Amino acid sequence: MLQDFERYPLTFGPSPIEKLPRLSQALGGAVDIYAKREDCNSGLAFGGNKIRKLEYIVPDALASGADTLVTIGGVQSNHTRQVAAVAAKLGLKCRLVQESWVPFPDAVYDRVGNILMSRVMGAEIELVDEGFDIGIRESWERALEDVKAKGGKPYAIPAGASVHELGGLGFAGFAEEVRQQEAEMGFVFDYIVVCTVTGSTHAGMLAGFAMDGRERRVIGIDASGTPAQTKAQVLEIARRTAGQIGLGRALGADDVVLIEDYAYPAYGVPSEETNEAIRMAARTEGMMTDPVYEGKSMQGMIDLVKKGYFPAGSRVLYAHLGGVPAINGYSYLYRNG
Ligand code: 5PA
Repeated sequence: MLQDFERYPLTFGPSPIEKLPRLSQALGGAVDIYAKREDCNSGLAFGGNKIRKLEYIVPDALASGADTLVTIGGVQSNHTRQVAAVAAKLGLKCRLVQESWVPFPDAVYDRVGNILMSRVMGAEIELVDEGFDIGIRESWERALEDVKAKGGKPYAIPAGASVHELGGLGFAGFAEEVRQQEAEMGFVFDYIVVCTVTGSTHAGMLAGFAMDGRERRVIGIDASGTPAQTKAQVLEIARRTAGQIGLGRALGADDVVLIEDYAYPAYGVPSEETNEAIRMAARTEGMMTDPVYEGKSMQGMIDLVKKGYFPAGSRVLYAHLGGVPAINGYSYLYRNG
């Protein structure tokens, strides 16, 4: 049971669900689109999906007696920024490994947005010249060893907090929270759209929504560009999380719905269609999304609505997972909007 796991509150409480009528209308009006605003779930350095995951990881970190949180991501990682914020809030040190996951052309890419905030929050940052990979990285293992060698006590948080033993619980909780909000609103969502990369957001939702038989209604939009690895990681985490929350039945590969069509041209690089989707959400609803993650899931959702993937009358919940600070690293691309 999820209730058996300790949770350290870092969010404001349940994140709001907002109706997006102008976006729904712009797409023909046959489908009602809503957003669950994980992008404004916390006051910790703009919040986002990692804050919800970290609520279940922090009790273990504190119990371990660690003095330094150690994690990894790309240069404009949202995850590392959120870990830096949580470390500051808890009075811990933070060590971040930031790899060159995105071939970035913008002159200010490594100075603005997420990495700027992590620096201001006091994290020790090491830039490493390695490409994108959601797996366990040598650079991160070396950082853990280095903290120890200098007399510190590290606490290891893998990329996106995903393959951490407790990494799926936060988004199993998201499903619980949606069920309570559905009861208050008097209807249930037919589909939940989520951006998927390191996998524990999608996986936690899968396990959580499987509790009322909706696992295949969670539509993952791949933004990794390495969908086979991402899909395998989602399944592994979903199975572990399902066991932890007492689902009582096995999840299979067919339960992981991961649409691979929108990650092009590469992780962290938006296509023209991604940019159009970002502009559409911004211009119809004033809702900002980013070129790495949410812009791609927005693009996917828009395209699926246009293609008639969701039957008329469906209520679709777009999980807005945060990530907007990274858009500052793409200043040239959006110089004209
Ligand atoms: C991220 C991840 P998962 O990694 O849990 O699949 O979540 C994907 C995702 N949306 C979706 C936003 C805004 C995200 O930041 N970000 C990572 C990061 O380093 O920031 C883990 C990759």
